[in-house]
Order: sequence, then structure tokens, then C-alpha cells
Amino acid sequence: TQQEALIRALPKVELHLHIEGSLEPEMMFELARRNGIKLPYDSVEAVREAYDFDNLQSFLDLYYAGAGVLITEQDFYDLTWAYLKRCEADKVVHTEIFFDPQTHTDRGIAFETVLNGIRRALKDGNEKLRISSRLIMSFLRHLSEEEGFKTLEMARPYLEEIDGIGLDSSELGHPPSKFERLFAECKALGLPRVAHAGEEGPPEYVWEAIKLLDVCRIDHGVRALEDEKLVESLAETRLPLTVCPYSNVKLKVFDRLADHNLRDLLAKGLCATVNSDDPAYFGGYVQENYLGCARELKLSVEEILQLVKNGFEACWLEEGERGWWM
Ligand code: ES4
Ligand code: ZN
Repeated sequence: TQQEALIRALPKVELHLHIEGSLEPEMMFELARRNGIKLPYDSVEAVREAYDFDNLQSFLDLYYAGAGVLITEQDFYDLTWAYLKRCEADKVVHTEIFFDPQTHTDRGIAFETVLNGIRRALKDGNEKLRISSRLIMSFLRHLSEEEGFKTLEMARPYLEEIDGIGLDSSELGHPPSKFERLFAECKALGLPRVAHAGEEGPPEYVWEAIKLLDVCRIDHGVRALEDEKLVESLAETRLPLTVCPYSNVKLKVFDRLADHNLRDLLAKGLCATVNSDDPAYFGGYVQENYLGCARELKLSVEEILQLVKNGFEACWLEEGERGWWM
């Protein structure tokens, strides 16, 4: 279709991608072998079969376990480089990725090992593939605010290498308000902030992320549609939502892609963007998310163009760093 050709041809950005969530089963096996780690699966196929989730938590349990094969700086480099090669193939020209340092430091991997591996790949991506990027350090919200402060202390010598702050992991029961002081400290350090909110959690969590954490984007935010005042505010401010359609279906936020509210978000004037979240676990990189939505939601050419432009609008590139595509 015309829509499909357009999606493939357009330069795109990605603004919601957990680098640990781009660990494909093939690489999981390769790194397990390289590092002498025994996996609880017999084959790549068995891993893929295990990726049948009931909700966010059932996914996170496997996601944190899978990340256990990442040990050396080279592992983090290889993981990030494989993602960037995929970006190249899909015409993703700019990407803003999350990493979860606590997932690694809590099992004895040095903060520096994680950061250096990812950073070196991003630099190579910029130089060799012409893909620009930002790196967002995300706090795990199921851990305490104090744990978050300890992680911020670990990051302190490397703040030049960190472009922003995120908040992810188990949403229900861990509202943004739990991290108000931590995010105030990050703001004082001059770091821009985003937070996952309104994925499984209620619209109140989106309000909290805006008012208490002073975020410049909401990750997911699809449940914002339940609150008319919130929709009005998001339309007015154009505070972006980084929507991840396949993720929402895999984690049962919506039953089917055809039931997703992406078109409604656009129709109400929100700055909704399309992203992949954890593509190795949810079965599609950003281009597949666009293609799936175009097919199942019957997106028009105008809607596709709007989504792509929203990504440009929502990204953190400064005026002088923008590529030919922007
Ligand atoms: C995540 Cl889909 C999702 N939601 C919250 N936290 C996450 N971390 C990785 N993927
Ligand atoms: Zn996410």
C-alpha cells in the first residue's frame, strides 16, 4: 500500500527504547556461551515461546533475567551496536535510548562498564552510520528512592555522558510522587526528565509526572485518554507521549492492535509518537510498529506524516544538530 511504502521511505526517530529490551534470543545465547552462563532455556525457540505475557510484571521478570547475560563492556557494546544496525536498516536517523543501570549494578557489574559499552557504540553509530542519539539513565521505580539516590551518586562522575533521566519498571503501586526529591535533584543538575506513566497506571500518575517530576515527555501515557482535563492540558502544551503499540498489546493494555487508541490521541491534538519499547520481547522494531498500526488502525497518509513529525518535534536535538531530514 501507499502507507506502507511511505513508512519505509521516511526517515524516522525513536524516543522510547530500552537497550536491554533489544536483546534478541540469538544474542542472549551467544553472550551466555561467551560468559559461561547457563540459561533456563534449551533453544532460541524456547526463549521466544516464553515471551507470552499477562501484564507488565510478567514481562519484567523475564527482561531482568535475560539481562543477566550482559557482563563485559563488549557485551553492552555489541547489544547497542546490533540495535543501531537495525535502526540503519529501518531508516531510523535519530534515537533516544534508555538504560537501566540498577539492573546491572545490583548484580555486581560496574556502572562504568555499562555506560562505556553503550556510549562507545553510540559514538560509532554517529560516526559510521550517521545515526544521532541521546542516552537516558532510567531509575527502577520498584526500588526505593534511596536506591535511586545511590545510583545518581554512581553516575555523578559521568554526567557529561548522560543526556537525561527516566523512570521505568513496575508502575502500579510506585507512583511518580515516590521520586519527587530524586527528580528535583536531577533537575538541579540540569538533566531533562521523562517518566513512564499511564501505561498500566491511572491518569493521576501522568499528572504527578508532569507536576511533581516536571517531565518534558511522558512514556506511554495511553491511559491519559481517560481524563478529559489531562487530554486538554496535553493538547495545549504539546507535551509528547512516546507510545509503544506492540508493547501495549503484548502486555495486554489493549487486546489487539486494532483496539489501540493511537488515532484518538492524534485526533485530540496530542503529540503522540510511535516507538518500540523492548522490540526483542514484543516482536517488532519501530518500523514494524508503524506498519502494524497503519494496517490495523488504517492510518491515513496524513496521520503517518503527523506521527513522524511528532517524533521530530519531541526529540532532544538542538537546532544546530538536526540532520537533513528535520
Ligand atoms: C518497560 Cl514496557 C516497560 N514498562 C516499564 N518499564 C520497562 N522497562 C523496560 N520495559
Ligand atoms: Zn518503556
